[in-house]
Amino acid sequence: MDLAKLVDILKCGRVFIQMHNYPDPDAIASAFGLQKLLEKFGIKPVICYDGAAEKLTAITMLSNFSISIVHCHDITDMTENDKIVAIDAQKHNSNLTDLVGDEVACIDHHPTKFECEYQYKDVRIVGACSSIIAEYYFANGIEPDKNVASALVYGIKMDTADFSRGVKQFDVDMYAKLFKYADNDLLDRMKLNTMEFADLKAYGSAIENIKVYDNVGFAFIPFECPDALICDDIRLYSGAGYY
Ligand SMILES: [Mn+2]
Repeated sequence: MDLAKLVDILKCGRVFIQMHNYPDPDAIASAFGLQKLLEKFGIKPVICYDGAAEKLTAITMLSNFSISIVHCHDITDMTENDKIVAIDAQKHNSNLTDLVGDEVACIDHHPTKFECEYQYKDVRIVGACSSIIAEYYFANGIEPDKNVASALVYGIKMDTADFSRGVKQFDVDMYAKLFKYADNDLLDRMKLNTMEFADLKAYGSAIENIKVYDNVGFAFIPFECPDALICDDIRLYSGAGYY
């Protein structure tokens, strides 16, 4: 982690922070936290994505924390000189559309599948990318505002399934530091409201016909459902295709 180097790379020209397609709360929180951090150094990044931010958890974040994201189809003037920071995702992965701009930086918490050159790379196997972004604040003596801290806490909690999945001491340490800055009452309320009726119908349908072979389960959803429903630990065959 070298914030000064990252700022130096991004300080000239237009900057986009690209989340993975069908961004989830951790991707949105990480992008937002990085955007607000870079703004302190005079950089004004645009957060972009492909696919759709369609899950209720993602949509409520945008309004609750005043986050603006732009679909890549609405960015018609991106050029090869524009700089892209890939966040919560890595170049050449199938969940990251290759846009016209130059992927100069990558901040992620997933294993690297395809090695590629970035001017700046910070990939650490921890529970949430939001934890990595939180450290950019605290290690540099910068206090996150309430929206940023709340979003990062939400990202950590959602990506680690409330500290029960892939969580590392680092995630817990960052959560502890974020706590006093976050709107914890709002986060409690958001916790009660993470699923839509359509999600429940899809899960219900999948559970009805799941077939388990050793430790792998296959399920079929006979109707269209949001792609974002297919998360890290659930691979479903839906009407929309294989995942
Ligand atoms: Mn993540």
